[in-house]
Amino acid sequence: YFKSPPDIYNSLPICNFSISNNDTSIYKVTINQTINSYNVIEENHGKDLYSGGHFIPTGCQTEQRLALIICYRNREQHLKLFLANIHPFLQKQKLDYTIFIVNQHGNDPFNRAALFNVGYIEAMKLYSFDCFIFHDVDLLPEDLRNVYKCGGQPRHMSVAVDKFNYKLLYSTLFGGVTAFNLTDFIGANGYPTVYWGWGGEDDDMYLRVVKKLKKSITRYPIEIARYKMIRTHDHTSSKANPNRHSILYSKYDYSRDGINTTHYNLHNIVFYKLFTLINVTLPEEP
Ligand code: BGN
Repeated sequence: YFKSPPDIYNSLPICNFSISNNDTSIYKVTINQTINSYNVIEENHGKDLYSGGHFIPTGCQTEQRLALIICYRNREQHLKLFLANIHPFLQKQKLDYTIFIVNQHGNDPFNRAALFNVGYIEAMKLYSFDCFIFHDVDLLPEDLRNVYKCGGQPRHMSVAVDKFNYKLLYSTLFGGVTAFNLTDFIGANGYPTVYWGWGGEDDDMYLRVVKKLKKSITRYPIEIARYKMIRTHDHTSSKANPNRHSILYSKYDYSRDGINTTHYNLHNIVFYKLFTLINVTLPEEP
């Protein structure tokens, strides 16, 4: 579906992002505002986008095609702030990227991890993505050196979050923002689908990387991987999942739950200027 780069593309130099000596790498995020319409964001940051929130840098060729996958339900102000900040950030990094918002309908508890799998599956039907970044809607990167690319190991991106005083809560934390290349994501059988409500699904993903994929995670330095969490514009947060400990420690077989068991009722896919919206209902919580 998504527009391919022009024919002359292969003769162009590889896109190379770097900060010159005189420039700061600090990326100022704007969160203390209310954005009324998407049009304002489109006017400011959408002019170089292709339909569906897709961007291809001009004058150079990219090494990766990034699908940025955001799990979502009923947090419109957060989404607007996210878009207004993330589009210019990724464009400065000269990435071929597409933004997917996976929107959970229905009244079941939120299932963050299953939504990520849905985003991955639907994205792969549209373009040959080879890098996947799974992202909470309320986290905004604050340093341009935090490059949204995939490497040879899964990467935990949101190392230092302002809400936690820019400290890593625990060494195996794998929540917030993560990056996987295509083979690693498939090798882990994606995210789990059995976590309904808040908590544990990210720890499960960490275990998948270590036990199933047999790799370790990597992180950018803590002074680079900095994020602000949007805490304005109240939202109803997900209730903690009372079963999260028992699932996590049950040592179930990761081959029996994940990408291969992600079932969903796809309502539609809408290609907006700023993002591709994937509307789904997940099967009921058992
Ligand atoms: C942890 C949660 C994570 C969450 C982090 C940060 C659990 C599982 C307990 C067995 N893990 O405690 O899901 O991302 O806090 O808030 O609850």
